[in-house]
Amino acid sequence: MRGAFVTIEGIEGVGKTTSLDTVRETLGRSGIAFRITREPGGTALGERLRELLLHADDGEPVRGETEALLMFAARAQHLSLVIEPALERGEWVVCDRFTDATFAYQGGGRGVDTEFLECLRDGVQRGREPDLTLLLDAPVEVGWARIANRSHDRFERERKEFFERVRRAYLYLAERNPARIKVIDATQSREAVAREIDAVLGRFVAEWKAR
Ligand code: Z5A
Repeated sequence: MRGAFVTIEGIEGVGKTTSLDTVRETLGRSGIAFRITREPGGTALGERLRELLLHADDGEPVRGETEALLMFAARAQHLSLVIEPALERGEWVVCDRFTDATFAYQGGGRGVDTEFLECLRDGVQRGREPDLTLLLDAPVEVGWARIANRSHDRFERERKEFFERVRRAYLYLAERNPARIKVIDATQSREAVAREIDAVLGRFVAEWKAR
């Protein structure tokens, strides 16, 4: 039986990386073989593209379409070298961000045309979609406050309105895909968020095993 593909999404600082500890515990307790990966990144070339995307600082404006193409270039590599082979072997794949991030950041945030993004998605993913997406949601100020003391990458230096648009785009995606995207209230304490993720993921594991 092929493994399940789980993604974690949300604006900066909402706790995606923190929530990976809960995901590890829940899947480990269920005896599931899994690997954790991230986007952009996850392969040698993908990590080099990530470096460019997050830290390119030549003073040259970067078009939203350029960002989208680089995200999908990294994704094509990631899908064929890491994600698809692991799923085929029956492992679960947990990915810190995936294509919903492109629709939210490049689509919602930068205003890149949705049809252009759909065309890239269809060509690169060939029907592969996450089976479950955990969307950690909190107002922009909450995420910002949590990462205030960190040095900021190219995205994190954007203005508040940009992240408001990204958040709205994520919530729109959740509204359109209620069976796949589960919204987690990330304003709660770390412990409460962990409990909610454990409950949602636990239910999903039970359903997946019963299929
Ligand atoms: N990007 C894109 O534009 N298009 C795409 O298609 C893709 C990505 C795939 C890199 O992402 C960038 O790539 C990203 C979008 C773009 N833009 N940015 N910036 P990333 O995932 O590597 O980077 P990130 O979103 O900036 O991650 P982050 O800042 O590390 O946020 P996080 O992982 O959600 O948060 P965290 O590290 O788990 O937690 C932040 C702090 O809050 C930390 O001190 C925690 O201890 C604390 N925390 C966590 N949860 C709580 C709760 N519940 N209460 C209190 N404090 C908490």
